[in-house]
Amino acid sequence: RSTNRLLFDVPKVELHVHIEGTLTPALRWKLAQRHGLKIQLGDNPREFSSLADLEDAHDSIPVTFFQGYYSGFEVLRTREDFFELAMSYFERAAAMNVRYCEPFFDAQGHTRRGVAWSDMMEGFREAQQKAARELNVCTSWTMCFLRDSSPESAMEHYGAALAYKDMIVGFGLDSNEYNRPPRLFAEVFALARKDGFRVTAHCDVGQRDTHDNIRQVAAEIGADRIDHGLNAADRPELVALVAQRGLGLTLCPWAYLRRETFASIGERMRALIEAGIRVCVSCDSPVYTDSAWIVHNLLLTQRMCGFTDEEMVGIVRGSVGMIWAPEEVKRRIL
Ligand code: ES4
Ligand code: ZN
Repeated sequence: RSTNRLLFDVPKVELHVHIEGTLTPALRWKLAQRHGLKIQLGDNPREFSSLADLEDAHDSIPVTFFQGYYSGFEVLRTREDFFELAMSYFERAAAMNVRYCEPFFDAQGHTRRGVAWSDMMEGFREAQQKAARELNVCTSWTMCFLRDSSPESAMEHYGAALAYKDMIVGFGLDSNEYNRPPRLFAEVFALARKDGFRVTAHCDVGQRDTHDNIRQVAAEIGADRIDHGLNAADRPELVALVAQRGLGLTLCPWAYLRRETFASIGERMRALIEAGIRVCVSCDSPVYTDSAWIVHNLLLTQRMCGFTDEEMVGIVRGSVGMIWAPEEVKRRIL
């Protein structure tokens, strides 16, 4: 049995996937047609004559990561759109033997365009229920606050999200990290923790302040996990802090190839895992990272770190210990 098959077949959990980052050009095309919208990939909206035309442009027009990622939001308008977005990810997840996931969604990126909370959340809920029933893929949602928006906006959105608290297991922090330390959001995270939610935050690779951000997330915010956090491996005191607090890291190595070398990613992943830190290898925003989904990221991890098949299965099973679902869900997964 080839390794490819093994990592495909092993039951998996995926804890770092932005649902908006799974919007394929094909679905984007379909939703744009549905609403009579032009598609904007680069600086200007443009007519595309066909899906093939859009797919060519998607792969060739140079845009920054966030420009690409947020430009896709425009076609997401109705309950049906949010349902189809989530459902297409769940179908792909099922095909890759992902049994449980905690997808991120960026509520602020939708409400600021005038989308109603109920359309977004009821679309997600319908997909969540159908995936559990028909695909054996269980889900708990994680709502991310946009760190390049204000703490006041985060607090308002936290309040509104409580109407859907049965669907939401935790809160995260994403978007552009530049000059936006996690402690700006300490108040909303403290409230979320007091209300019984789990907490995580992005500390992306190669950011200017990433080491201090990792320290803040672990020691000040009191998070349960860190998203990325690969740069903890650069500092013994951060490795010790993350290990001692029992924080798992969600790692998406394909995305790091934008900024880091193959060798430096592999060495750091290996160092963290060998220090006893749990990791969950995930895909982040696969449509904007060369269409690398979870299996691609696992294969890359094995190649970068030189892990055996048994070691890879151990890592995948270890990531089940990082999930935020109740014990009975955990037992059902593997
Ligand atoms: C993201 Cl990789 C990454 N970092 C921060 N925010 C994001 N939103 C979607 N993907
Ligand atoms: Zn992310």
